[in-house]
Amino acid sequence: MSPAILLISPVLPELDRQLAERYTVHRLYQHPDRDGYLREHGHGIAGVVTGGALGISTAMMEQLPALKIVTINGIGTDAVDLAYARRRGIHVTTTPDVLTADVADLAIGLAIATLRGLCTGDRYVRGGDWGRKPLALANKFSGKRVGIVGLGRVGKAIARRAAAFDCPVSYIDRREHTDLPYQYVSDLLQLARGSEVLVLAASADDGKAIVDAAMLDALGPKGVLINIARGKLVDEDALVQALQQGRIAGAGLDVFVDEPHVPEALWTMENVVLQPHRASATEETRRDMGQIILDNLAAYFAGERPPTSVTA
Ligand code: 8YV
Repeated sequence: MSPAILLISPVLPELDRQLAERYTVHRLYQHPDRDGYLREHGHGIAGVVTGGALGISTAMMEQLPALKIVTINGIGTDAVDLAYARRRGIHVTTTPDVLTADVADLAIGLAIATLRGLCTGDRYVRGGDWGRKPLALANKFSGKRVGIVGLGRVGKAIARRAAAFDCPVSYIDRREHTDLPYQYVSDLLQLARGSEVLVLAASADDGKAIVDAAMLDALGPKGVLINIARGKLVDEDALVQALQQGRIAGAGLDVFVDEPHVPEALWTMENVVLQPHRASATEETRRDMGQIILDNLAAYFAGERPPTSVTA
């Protein structure tokens, strides 16, 4: 019998097909009574495929006594208890590198879309307002002071792109990168104060919101917040208030606290650009991410170390 794999959420048809060729695939999302399904099939499940934001709860891992590998279709590990996985000897794998460019592209795209009012302009044309109503001028992106929270692979790719737009780049990270031509700042508030565009590219592993009312006030009424990392890095109520009160200029958001729920107050704000957590959602990248999942599972079941395991 081929090893049993649990898909917590749907994957691309091509990946689903390839998984089904090699493994006995259980699609949990097709079963409304998840606990009942896991009581019946959980004991045999050796591998899990899940998304970055979704992860897998510790309670669910406890329902899977034979679990050996959790493959995350993404780079965020914040929705998996890694310490628990390590204790049980469960591999947790991610899909690094292949999504870096897409995520960085979307960060810059959101910054430009927000400052230049791309969605507003699009609505203006489609609504038949061109030639009938005035449209306010937008704001420039090139040359803006960009602050990046988290200078990992994605943060660095954003920095490179921002620099190509003549933006002076500052960052905060766990450490200073003396080999890079960007300004290191050791204090979050100071970074926000010095930035016109503040980009969140940090992991959310410790679950804390780092952008609160004080950070938003430090960013200030001409500042724009871009988040392509995790919604929980931001106090969403404080963000909505700051936008409503004009205490920051705008926001470009790909991620939210309680996806797919997006605070309704944001829906009508012209200075906000919203995306449905799509930073890595291109055909090319999702195909490459799928291949990494297949490679990790194949390695594990061949008795080798899964190449992108973060737990061993
Ligand atoms: C994915 C992500 O959209 O990399 C991550 O951590 O959140 C995204 O790339 C997500 O994992 C959905 O599968």
